[in-house]
Amino acid sequence: MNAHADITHIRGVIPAMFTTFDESENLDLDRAHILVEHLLESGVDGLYITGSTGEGFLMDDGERKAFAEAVVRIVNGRTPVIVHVGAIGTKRSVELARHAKDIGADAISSVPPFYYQYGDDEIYGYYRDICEAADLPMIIYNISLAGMMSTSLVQRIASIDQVCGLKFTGTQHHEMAQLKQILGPDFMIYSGCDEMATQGLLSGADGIIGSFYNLIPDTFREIFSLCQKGDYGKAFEIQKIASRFILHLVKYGHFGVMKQLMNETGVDVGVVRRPFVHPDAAVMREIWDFIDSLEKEHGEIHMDFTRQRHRGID
Ligand code: MN9
Repeated sequence: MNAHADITHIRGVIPAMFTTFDESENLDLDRAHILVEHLLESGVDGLYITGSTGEGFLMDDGERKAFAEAVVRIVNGRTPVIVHVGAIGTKRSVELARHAKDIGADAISSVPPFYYQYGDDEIYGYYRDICEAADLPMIIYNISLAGMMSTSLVQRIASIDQVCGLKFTGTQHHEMAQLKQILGPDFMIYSGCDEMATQGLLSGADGIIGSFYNLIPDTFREIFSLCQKGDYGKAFEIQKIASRFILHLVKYGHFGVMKQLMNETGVDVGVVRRPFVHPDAAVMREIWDFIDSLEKEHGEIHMDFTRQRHRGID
């Protein structure tokens, strides 16, 4: 590639999509179909698959490829699909990236190599090698679980032709704002902390990628559109309620809780893979009580799935 890759059309609300597993924890592509159609109907602006929320690190590479292939096929061009290809070492990531290219994914993304302590040259080399092997737009992914990359390292990696975006799951919003300023309007920044989506958008993010957009995409579509109009105050009013909900759920290991809530409100996404767990009945009762009290406090709250409940789906 001679010029920088361009993903300026990928913005908005992008679920870090769940991977769907059946009761025996095997990949379930029928359920993938259900979830993709549900999210597309909700009007999301793209899908980010096999990342942390997608339990990508709990899947083998064959499963990751099969899931990516299925999602790209089901989506069939209706929305951009970003495939997370991060793995513990370059060789595996390169193979996943080449596969993403072969199946027609719109972009790839990766956390930096993790577990071992790598130096900046090694992390830079990791991204360079993936980008050279698979000529697709690359969204690098800063998240403390994999070790935060410094802003100077992010800038250095951003000089690679294919690197044209950053998913930033951090709390240092001034860094997000600073990077946006330095890297320019065509370098896409996606805010990754759902409980601070509005703050991310206020700090210059072009989109939001996160796990809660599987469960409550409408809430965040509303937040995103208010931010687009510059109405950050109104957006933050909704964000505060959403954040109370999110912070309540994360106490219980949120992937299991979120999948359970979706299953209980009519979108059958199956189970989480162990060692993640599903909440037991007592925890779910407590969570539904919490949701009821939020609703009582706020009247019509912006929780899509409770609206489904009101429509009597459960
Ligand atoms: O970046 C997600 N992070 C992880 C994406 O999965 C570790 C977020 O969407 C969080 O799940 C969310 C709740 O803390 O912000």
